[in-house]
Amino acid sequence: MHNVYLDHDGNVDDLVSLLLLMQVPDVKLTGVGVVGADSYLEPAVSASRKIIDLFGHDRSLAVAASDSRPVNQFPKAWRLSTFSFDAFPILNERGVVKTPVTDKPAHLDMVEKIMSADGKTSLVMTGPLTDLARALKAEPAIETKIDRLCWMGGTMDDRGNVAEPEQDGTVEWNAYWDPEAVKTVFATAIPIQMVGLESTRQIPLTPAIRQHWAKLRRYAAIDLMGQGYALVPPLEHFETNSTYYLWDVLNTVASEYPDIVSTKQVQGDVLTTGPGAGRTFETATGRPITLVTEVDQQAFFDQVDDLAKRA
Ligand code: AGV
Ligand code: CA
Repeated sequence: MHNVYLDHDGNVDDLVSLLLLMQVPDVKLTGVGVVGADSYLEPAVSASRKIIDLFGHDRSLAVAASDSRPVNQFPKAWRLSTFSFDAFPILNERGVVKTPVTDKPAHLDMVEKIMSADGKTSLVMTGPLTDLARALKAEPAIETKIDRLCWMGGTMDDRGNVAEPEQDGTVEWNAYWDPEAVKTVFATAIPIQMVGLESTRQIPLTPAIRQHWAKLRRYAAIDLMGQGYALVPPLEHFETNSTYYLWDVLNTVASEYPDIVSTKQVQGDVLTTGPGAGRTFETATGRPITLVTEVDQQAFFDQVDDLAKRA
């Protein structure tokens, strides 16, 4: 068993990440922080608590709400899906929510859970790095107690997914939401594995994978995944700004099952100002990063099925 702390930002693949991470036999999930970045905070916290109630195995798990604020806010149209997710009947059949909310904001909960853990903690982050950057400022001693950070964010190929004014197209959204936070985290010695857009582009949501999940909806967790991914558009004719990929799920599954991906060692940095603010890039003077480059698609989707069937 090893300690894992998840910090997510409430979109569909974030919530699916939580669902799946709890099914990994080797993982002791010590905490869950939720930031209302690519979501709204209330339904994101609420949906997380209900998913833990239904599919969690550890009665002591609590959810921490983040009070982190954006530098660049996510589009409202994307953030709204969390309200629908939280309202799914499958999550509300019981009518009561048991998993508690911590009294501390997420970054301080992160500090507490890391400092009080037996041994080191692995961090899995599927949204902006703000909570970690703030946690490091509140308690620098967490740095040496973090085993490594697996982050979905950034890209090293200059093909971003932020299409906004005053922005140059090279930037990924989680990095764009708070570029300074990326800078702060990159300045530490914490080992980082990064799932950026170069790898997630290999695993779009497709009508075929939806159909696959539809056939398996007798498994409650696969039914919930299918419902979740029904809220967002698949790759049908060509890629648009709204096309959905399994970004965070890849990050989460790859953090525990390294065989499904290939990686390479790079050195990276991030821009914090100008039209490329949030751009992650390779440079000889950058910090070491284990960059995920390739996904074994079959192995990945099989692993997702396996975990969901275990729920
Ligand atoms: O940039 C990917 C990140 C992931 O953490 N998020 C979605 C994932 O949770 C932002 C995002 C980019 N494009 C999106 C996003 C879209 N079309 N819909 C919702 N969120
Ligand atoms: Ca996310």
